[in-house]
Amino acid sequence: METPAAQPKKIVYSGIQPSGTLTIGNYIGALRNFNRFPDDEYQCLYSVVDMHAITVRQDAAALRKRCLDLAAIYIAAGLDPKKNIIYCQSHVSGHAELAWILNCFTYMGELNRMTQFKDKSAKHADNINAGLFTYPVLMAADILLFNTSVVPIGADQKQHLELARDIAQRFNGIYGDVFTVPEGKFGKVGTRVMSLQEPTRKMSKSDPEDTYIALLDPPDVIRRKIKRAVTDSDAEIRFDPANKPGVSNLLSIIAALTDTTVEEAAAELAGQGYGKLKERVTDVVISTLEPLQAEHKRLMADKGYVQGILDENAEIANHMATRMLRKVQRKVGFADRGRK
Ligand code: AQP
Repeated sequence: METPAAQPKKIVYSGIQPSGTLTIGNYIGALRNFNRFPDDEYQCLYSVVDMHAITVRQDAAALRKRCLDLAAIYIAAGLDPKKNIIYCQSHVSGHAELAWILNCFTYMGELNRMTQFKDKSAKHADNINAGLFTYPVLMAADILLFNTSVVPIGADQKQHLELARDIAQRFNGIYGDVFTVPEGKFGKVGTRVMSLQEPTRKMSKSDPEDTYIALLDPPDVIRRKIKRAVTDSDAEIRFDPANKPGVSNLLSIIAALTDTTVEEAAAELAGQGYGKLKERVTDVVISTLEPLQAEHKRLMADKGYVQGILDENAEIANHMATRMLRKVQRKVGFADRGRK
């Protein structure tokens, strides 16, 4: 009997910007979901998206250091570098090359509607650059470059993913089935972790220190930040984001990190004060981050090892990207390359 041909693995792609110290929001919304794909079915690529990071002005030395640091965080969070392709976006020139082509298949009106552009333009009014505007096209290129099927991301990136799907469908409509149309994969809870100080706004790594919990914050800092987190004045522990955004945010963090529901997290604390709620969040966050921090420290003591992983994986990613890029270039009619 003939053995059936092995199915090609589905591609999973995601990236995080080395634009600051990663927060518990990045962890809950994205990073912790990265290793939920069995490796017999999926090939996962996780990129340090340094090209996205420069849409906001960065200190060059700090950015370079954070790239290595983020790669170490990926590994410390449990991503096996032998099974997952962990690499730096800027090491694979196909990202930029495909982004240019996709720019020509994206409308200004679509980019004008992107809420992240509006938010970031307001935050960085002195530097509203074209890269910030076309950021979603580069993100579409990141994803489509590898024929990605699944993109694990937080809710704030939903709109960008929708655009990537629209661009893929538009391109396929003209040239045939070139791109896989990707699906987003969102966690059940904590897809949008909110700022500790302004719980109606998303927690962001480039906001002031006291608004977020950084993955590498020591326990005493975590304790202090959570103690100061904004709640409300009625002292009832209940999940109600519209009326109790601060308390609801803390309940979501507990639920996400303990794999329970917000209702279960609230029930466990029923009748207790906000002091107890904050103690519970603190314990859960510290016990989640302690092993990650220890592993990160161990990895950063051997930067050569982390750099080696980035170098090796850039080669693999380049190989995969070039295959796709050549196909797209041919479809749009770029000149043939002489074969030697
Ligand atoms: N607060 C959040 N809650 C849930 N998920 C979040 N993500 C970011 N913030 C939250 C998810 O983390 C992944 C990586 O995000 P990114 O670094 O590429 O960009 P971002 O969404 O703009 O994240 P930040 O922390 O807000 O960065 P800055 O401050 O540089 O803009 C994404 O999957 C995102 O959804």
